[in-house]
Amino acid sequence: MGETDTQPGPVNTGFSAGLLSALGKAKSVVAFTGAGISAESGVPTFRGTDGIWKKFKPEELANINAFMKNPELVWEWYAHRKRIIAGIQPNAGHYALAKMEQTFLHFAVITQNIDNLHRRAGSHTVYELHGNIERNYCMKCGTTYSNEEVLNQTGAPHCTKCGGLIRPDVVWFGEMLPDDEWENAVRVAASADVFFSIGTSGVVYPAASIPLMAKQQGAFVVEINPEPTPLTDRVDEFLMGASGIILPALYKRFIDDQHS
Ligand code: BJW
Ligand code: ZN
Repeated sequence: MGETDTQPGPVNTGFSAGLLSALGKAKSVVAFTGAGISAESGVPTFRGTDGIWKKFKPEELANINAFMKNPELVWEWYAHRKRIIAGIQPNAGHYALAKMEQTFLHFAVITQNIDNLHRRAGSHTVYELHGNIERNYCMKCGTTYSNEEVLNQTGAPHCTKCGGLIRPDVVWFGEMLPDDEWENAVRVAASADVFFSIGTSGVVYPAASIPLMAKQQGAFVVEINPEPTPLTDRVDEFLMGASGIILPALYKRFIDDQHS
């Protein structure tokens, strides 16, 4: 872990000379995000103190067998989350990353989140490893459906063309990640000069291997999280606190340094 120039605490907005220097020289910056970056927008995380997994076991809801066995239950959970996500806004953390995209020569977001908040905040280069909750498709014929179309049906929605079961376009346990998103994520992680791991518990694979790939390829790896994770001991700098506070403060400090 790197040294910071202020006292450590629950919200640490002091940034080391090492991080500022790495950012100052960086041509390629990557932000790898998890549920924690959306927590300040009001999207519940999966694990940890406010995690939704306390109320719902992942194996009951986020896998294909559970869905085929009880599609109504799984759809009830997704309909609830779709409505939460439709009613919230990106937060200062998402917006800071969107500004970074305008600042660095190469910048990409790799996200495990399905909430679409990075794009809504203005980020353009976003690789979604676990799908997107705004999309749905028929498991039989592949026809795609908007949230409006599926939420209008009661119970588990069915395809108006073939009668097949519609599912959300997300990646469940035991399913492969989308090839193109995964390949792009590996490519940008491997060429990152500075790599941020933000708001993820780092326990779900293969996504959790991405920060380690970046580190192995020589990136300066920074973790932002209110709590330590299995990654913490392996990063160059751990910034303890909420990403909605730390990311805008870091961006401001970086811009101020460029102009001084
Ligand atoms: C803040 C904050 C603030 C709070 N600011 N931070 C052993 C047995 C069985 C399976 C496996 C096994 N070992 C590995 C596997 C494979 C499995 C896996 O990893 N399992 C482990 C959990 C054990 N992985 C898979 O199955 C993946 N596919 C795969 O491996 O394919 C190959 C294969 C094919 C066939 C057979 C076997 C393998 C697919 C994984 C799909 C994950 N899907 C989900 C659901 C997506 C849809 C949905 O949302 O409904 O993705 S699960 C869920 O976890 C979601 C998330 O993207 C993912 C990661 O969670 P994340 O983002 O890290 O959130 P949290 O809640 O865990 O953490 C939040 C963090 O934020 C915390 O650290 C807080 O402190 C922090 N925080 N406030 C900053 N304000
Ligand atoms: Zn169909």
